[in-house]
Amino acid sequence: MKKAVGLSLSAIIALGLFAGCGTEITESESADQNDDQQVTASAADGENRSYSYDVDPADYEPIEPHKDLNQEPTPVKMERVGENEVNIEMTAQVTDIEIAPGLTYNTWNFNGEAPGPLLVVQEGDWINFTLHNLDPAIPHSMDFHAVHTDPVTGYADVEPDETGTFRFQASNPGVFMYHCATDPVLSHIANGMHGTIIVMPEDGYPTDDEVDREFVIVQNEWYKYNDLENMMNMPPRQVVFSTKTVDYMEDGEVDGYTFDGTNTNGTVQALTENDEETVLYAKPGEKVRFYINNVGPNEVSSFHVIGSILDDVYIDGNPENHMKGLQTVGLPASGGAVVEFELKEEGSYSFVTHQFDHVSKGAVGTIVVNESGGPEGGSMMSH
Ligand SMILES: [Cu+2]
Repeated sequence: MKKAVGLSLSAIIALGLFAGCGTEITESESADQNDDQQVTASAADGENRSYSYDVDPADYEPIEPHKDLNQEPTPVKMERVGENEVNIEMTAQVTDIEIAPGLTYNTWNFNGEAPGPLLVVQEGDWINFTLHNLDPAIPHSMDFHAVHTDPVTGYADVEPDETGTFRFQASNPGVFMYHCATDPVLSHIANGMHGTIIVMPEDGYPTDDEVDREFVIVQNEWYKYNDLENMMNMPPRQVVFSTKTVDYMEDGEVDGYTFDGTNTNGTVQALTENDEETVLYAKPGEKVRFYINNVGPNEVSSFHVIGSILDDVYIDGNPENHMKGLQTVGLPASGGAVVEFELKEEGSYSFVTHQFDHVSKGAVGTIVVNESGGPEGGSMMSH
């Protein structure tokens, strides 16, 4: 179901979620006027659901000034320079990222990751922020949802090959989105310029002592490359989860904060049992905390853990917004939360957005719960 001209690239995506689906499903993005936007999805026999996506490589051809541009990831620089003051240095850049098996996207991004690197500061910190725009062609900027500032000056464009400096205070605790705010914002976010900043509450969360493992999970969407029409009018082609850590820092931590899990991009399948390096692990009976953030750009997330209940939830990650016993937590576009849940028995627990069309497009990850709490536990699927 692809354009007659041009080769098709088929990304076969096995989602270890559904059992016994034996029917062939054909989806068509019927709202679209162009015949090059059709998708074929097929559900395979057996344990795994397979999702195949035919795309035209021409859909992912970089714009002229970015042709042959694939900038290496650049480590974030972050330094505490005072009790309530940190320096953060980031880059806006252009980097190839595999967003689904076999499908490479020439992303606009922060520091070579999409979603961008996890930032962690403390409630009340002043942030001295520097943005180096390594993109030779397009201005970029940074909009932190974690601060109060005049957006015209605080989130101002940084021109190609230039550097901007900004200063603001992270006065509220929580899990916040950051993104490029350069016009057209939708293109900049959808091309990969988004990420998460956690502002750790000064007095912690009331349930801190109960938590055994902590992960950071980010949800984002992908559309046709740099196509504003597609981003505005079409459903996403992929909806994905990534997990983020601070392991890009040399000492592996910022202010003593560490997280479990690895550091991935927003790639279909990245957090499933198909990859035992990046799938999540826990032990039976452990309480797991997720810092979750839906960086969009367009869709709501209905975050849910299959086989568990979100025992404690802090909406937007603020300890004041404590809720109990939610089956699903709604994250508006940009919204965040801290969610905590117990995994009582061994098994494979998938987490999803309960909008299942998005699950079929990649929005699923797995926590493998076994006695070892790691990849040697023996409950991995053979792969
Ligand atoms: Cu930008």
